[in-house]
Amino acid sequence: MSKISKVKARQVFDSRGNPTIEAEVFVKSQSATAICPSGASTGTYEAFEKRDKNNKRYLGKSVLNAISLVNTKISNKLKGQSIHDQENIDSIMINLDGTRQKTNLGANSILAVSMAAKKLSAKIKKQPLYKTFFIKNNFKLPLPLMNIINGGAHANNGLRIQEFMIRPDRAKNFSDAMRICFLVIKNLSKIIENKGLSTSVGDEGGFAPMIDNNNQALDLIVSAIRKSGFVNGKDVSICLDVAANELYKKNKYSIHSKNYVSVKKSIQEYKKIVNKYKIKSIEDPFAENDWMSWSKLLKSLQNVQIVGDDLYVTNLERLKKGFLNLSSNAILIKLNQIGTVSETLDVIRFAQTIGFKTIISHRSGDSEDTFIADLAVGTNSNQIKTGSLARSERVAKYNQLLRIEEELGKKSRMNKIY
Ligand code: 2PG
Ligand code: MG
Repeated sequence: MSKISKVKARQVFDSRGNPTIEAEVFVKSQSATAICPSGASTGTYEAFEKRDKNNKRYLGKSVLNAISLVNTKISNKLKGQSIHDQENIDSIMINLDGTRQKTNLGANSILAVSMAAKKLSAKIKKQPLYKTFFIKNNFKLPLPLMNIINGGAHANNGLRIQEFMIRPDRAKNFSDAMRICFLVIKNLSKIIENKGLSTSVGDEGGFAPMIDNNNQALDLIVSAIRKSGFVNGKDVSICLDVAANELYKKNKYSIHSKNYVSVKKSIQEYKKIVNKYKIKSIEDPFAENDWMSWSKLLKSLQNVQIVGDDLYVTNLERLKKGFLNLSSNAILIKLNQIGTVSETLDVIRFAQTIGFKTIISHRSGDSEDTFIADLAVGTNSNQIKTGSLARSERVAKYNQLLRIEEELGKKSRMNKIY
């Protein structure tokens, strides 16, 4: 029997330079580590991220209290438990915490331990991580949603929409998907430079030129797709994350310009850009409690993927509500929104049962940890969103998917969007 002998945590730093938790789970002399990511545009209903608000030495951002909870309470409870029973490990931590949003222990403490345990179980079984989720054969690689222009809370350029992404819809395999994105990004870089704008990048590796008009950003991307020899809306599709929570005030939205307008007007504007730029996916088009506006949009846009991120926060109850309200047809999956691997898997399974596309996602504050790449393959998730081809914490996930594809060899398949 492989029983947990110890759990240990340490403070490390994420891609924004903020403190975060790395947990290490031990079975005798073997161990595995995992690092918890952190968001900037977070949903109200996300699980709680525990930080030392009063510790001035780290400007209130350290996670030292959460770490000591892992080293004492969590470690004591998990000692002696089987490393291969993930549901048991996770439910012990959920019960130990005892709150809805994991406010006692912090979802950051719990998740780091949960992921490290999952990795150690795979290591002890001598199996690659992606083979230890619920898909056991016929593995498929996800389509990358590459964020190539950053705005909103992830850049300081004044762009209303947070993420402008491309998806290589006709990629033959994952390496081909990477090549297509590579070409579009390199051409985009040249186009931005020729306009005398900066090619510096935002938190998720996408360019963050000083433009403040959505259509201007979309025009740049369309030119880059064309210059690369691809057809927009066929070979490569434009996808957006509006992160509309940040653009909402008193039932009005400032999505398409700085002015706040009605939902009706916002939907008309969405229709215009969807037609003009052949946009295929829109994440968080409206705010997290505005269920009815979501279903109005879903009804009025045909063949567009509508993705709930802050709306669902990887929470089964909220996903069920969205399903009943006809709010969206896809869900973004972020482990730290809910706080354990088991709960994340429950949400993915349910979403797939009701026919929703599942998109595994990074956070804007991320790390070298590549857990989500394996999770995407091991759950047959249709897409993965993990930033641009820049910044190693983003590229690390894509590189891991390339390794998985190589290992699967001839057996490897690519997810299709249609
Ligand atoms: C999002 C994410 C990831 P954050 O809104 O989808 O791109 O951003 O981690 O800041 O919530
Ligand atoms: Mg989002």
